[in-house]
Amino acid sequence: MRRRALKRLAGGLAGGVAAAVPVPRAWAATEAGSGAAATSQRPLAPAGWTLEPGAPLVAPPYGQPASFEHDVIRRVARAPAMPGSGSAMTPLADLYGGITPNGLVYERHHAGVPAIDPDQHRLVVHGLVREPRIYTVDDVMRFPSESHIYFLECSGNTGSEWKGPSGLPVQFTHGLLSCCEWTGVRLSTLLDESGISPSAKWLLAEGADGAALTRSLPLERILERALIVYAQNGERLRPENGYPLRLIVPGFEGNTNIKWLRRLKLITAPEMTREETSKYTGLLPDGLARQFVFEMDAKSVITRPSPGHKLTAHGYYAISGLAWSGRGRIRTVDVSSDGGKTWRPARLVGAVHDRALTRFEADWQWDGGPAQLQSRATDETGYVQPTHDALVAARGVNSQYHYNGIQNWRVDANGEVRNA
Ligand SMILES: Nc1nc2c(c(=O)[nH]1)N[C@H]1C(S)=C(S)[C@@H](COP(=O)(O)O)O[C@H]1N2
Ligand SMILES: [Mo]
Repeated sequence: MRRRALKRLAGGLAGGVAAAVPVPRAWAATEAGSGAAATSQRPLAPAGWTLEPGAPLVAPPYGQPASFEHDVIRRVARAPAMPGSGSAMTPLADLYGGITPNGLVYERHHAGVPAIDPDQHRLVVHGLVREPRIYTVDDVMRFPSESHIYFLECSGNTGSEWKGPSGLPVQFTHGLLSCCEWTGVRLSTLLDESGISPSAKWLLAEGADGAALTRSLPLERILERALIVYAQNGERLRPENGYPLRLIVPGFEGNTNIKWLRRLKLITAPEMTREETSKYTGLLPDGLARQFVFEMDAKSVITRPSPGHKLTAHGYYAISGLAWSGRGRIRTVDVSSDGGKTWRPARLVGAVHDRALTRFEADWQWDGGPAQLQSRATDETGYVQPTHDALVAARGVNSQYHYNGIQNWRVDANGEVRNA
């Protein structure tokens, strides 16, 4: 796809020299020049690192990113109100494809990260079951496993934009969002072992952290999809993401994906825990609250270019971003460079998975004038991501949760990109 765009550009240049096409490799503000330089037919002179042996094996034994990538880190937007509570956000502008590397998966803790010894950890299944059971982590790992790619998004993600553009970069507006390949046991497989009573309609899930975070979930809607996971992206869960066991409820708000999972209780009706009454409900303009809003609505955001980037040359750019829906696959993504007046379809890059981050790309010629870049996702149910104004008209601005409005990035004539 990219090559086609290059060819189209190259064709318009004198001599058609592809190497001279100004396609910026990086969007960093520090980048100078407009792209690849012209060259003769001579091979490159060897650099210093070509003339001597490199670093030895296993230095370090657990691999790390290149030292030049030291800025690609999780960041904390606000000082936590209480020790251990808070969130660290994924650097979306510096990621590629759809999978979030384990060291950059966002973190949201209500009472810090417990240091759980997996040999001492237990998971109890009880309540409306034929036979209550207690599992060790090894017991859980003996069941047949499944691996699925799912996004995880905090329902507080992008809450900064309810009252209009916050000025923040994408890491802080959308960075409570990650996507992993999760490996574990299907919820129905584990519950079948205990035998579900016909009167069981809800599932209470509880964490082993200091917050003992507890949520009620509608059993029928999650039974065949939810996973009790012990691994992410090919290795055991990271401590901050729920080691040694965690509940993954695909497409549901992040809060219901209970980390450090230690209890599953089958019940007839929701328990009305703190996290589903005073928190994680949305106050509407008429004073009513939306409760048990589980699925994350379809949403998208452009990650490159995004605030903090500076466009250094006029001409071709591949706009890149992410789209996702808690209700299934992404069907289409449209992009606009004129603030939503006109739209054109983006390409979906790579495999489009159910309830997973989906990378999109769109060709854009920057003419050097001011522009407003936007993306709009449509999922397989036909749901279309709303504008900020439509969302506010429907929900008001009292709710902290489930903001999924179309995001606008302004490009100034000097190439600066801003959330304004
Ligand atoms: N036990 C427990 N589970 C938890 C939390 C927590 O604080 N304790 N935070 C919840 C919230 S609000 C979110 S958004 C996700 C964050 O998961 P992550 O830190 O792996 O990204 O976990 C959820 N599960
Ligand atoms: Mo969250």
